[in-house]
Amino acid sequence: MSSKTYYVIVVGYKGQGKSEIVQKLSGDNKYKGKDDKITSKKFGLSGSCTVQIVDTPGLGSLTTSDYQILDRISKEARCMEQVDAILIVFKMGRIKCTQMEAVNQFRKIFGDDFLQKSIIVLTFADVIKQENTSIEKCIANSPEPFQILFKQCGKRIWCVENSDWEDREQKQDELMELIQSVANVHYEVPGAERVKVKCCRCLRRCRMCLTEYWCHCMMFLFYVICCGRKPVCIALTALAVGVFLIVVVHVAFDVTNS
Ligand SMILES: Nc1nc2c(ncn2[C@@H]2O[C@H](COP(=O)(O)OP(=O)(O)OP(=O)(O)O)[C@@H](O)[C@H]2O)c(=O)[nH]1
Ligand SMILES: [Mg+2]
Repeated sequence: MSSKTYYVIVVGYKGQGKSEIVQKLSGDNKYKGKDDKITSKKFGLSGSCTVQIVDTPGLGSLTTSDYQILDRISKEARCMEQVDAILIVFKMGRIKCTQMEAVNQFRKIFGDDFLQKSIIVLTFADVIKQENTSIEKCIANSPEPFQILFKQCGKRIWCVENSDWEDREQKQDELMELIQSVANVHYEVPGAERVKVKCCRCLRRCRMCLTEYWCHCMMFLFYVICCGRKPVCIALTALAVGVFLIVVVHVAFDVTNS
């Protein structure tokens, strides 16, 4: 089996079980998603495969607007190494038409072709047992827009009961199979190329001639800023601004003295 790392992003409405999925899959029962913040976790999944999962805050938050949340997700997605799969999470039996609106919002971030990379995840799967029903019946009873989405996602669906850890390995295998089925589909997050090219170019040039070409430092600075509001980005931005100001003052001092 390959030792490839798969990059996965989890999106959906608030309280649908996105963070619990990461907790169950990783086996880290201390893992908790952060309110309205993006978190990321890397762990082995199914054999020798590794998964880097980006857990995003849900839409419909009372404290942060959907606009801000979508902006954060967009920045994070553009800075990701690559996106192998997108998990769109819904609570089983609680799918509403308003949630389909979220899919349209995600389309704006991930582009028109993002559903070919997407896997629908239904959490709270114990409902099936409790109501003595089946996944097929659940889908058939769901709103029509969801049924259309299901087809547009190539009928890729993963049902999980996050509170039950006994089937963890089986669920890991099931998800890995679905991720691998979309991993090779050609896809690029809109705007990602621009960010990556900028990053590679400026990192390469910064390494070669950091002191000689200030403009390249500025490119690096822009990359750091556009990467998001992670503490590491803020620290690097502050450092870059500090270095830049010191150099400017130094040069200005030299010029005045000469
Ligand atoms: N019984 C059951 N509870 C679940 C399941 N998934 C999540 N929960 C519970 O639902 C609540 C919300 O789960 P989270 O994983 O925090 O939801 P989220 O989608 O990450 O929410 P935000 O981060 O706020 O967007 C928690 O109390 C979980 O314990 C599930 O499959 N079954
Ligand atoms: Mg969460």
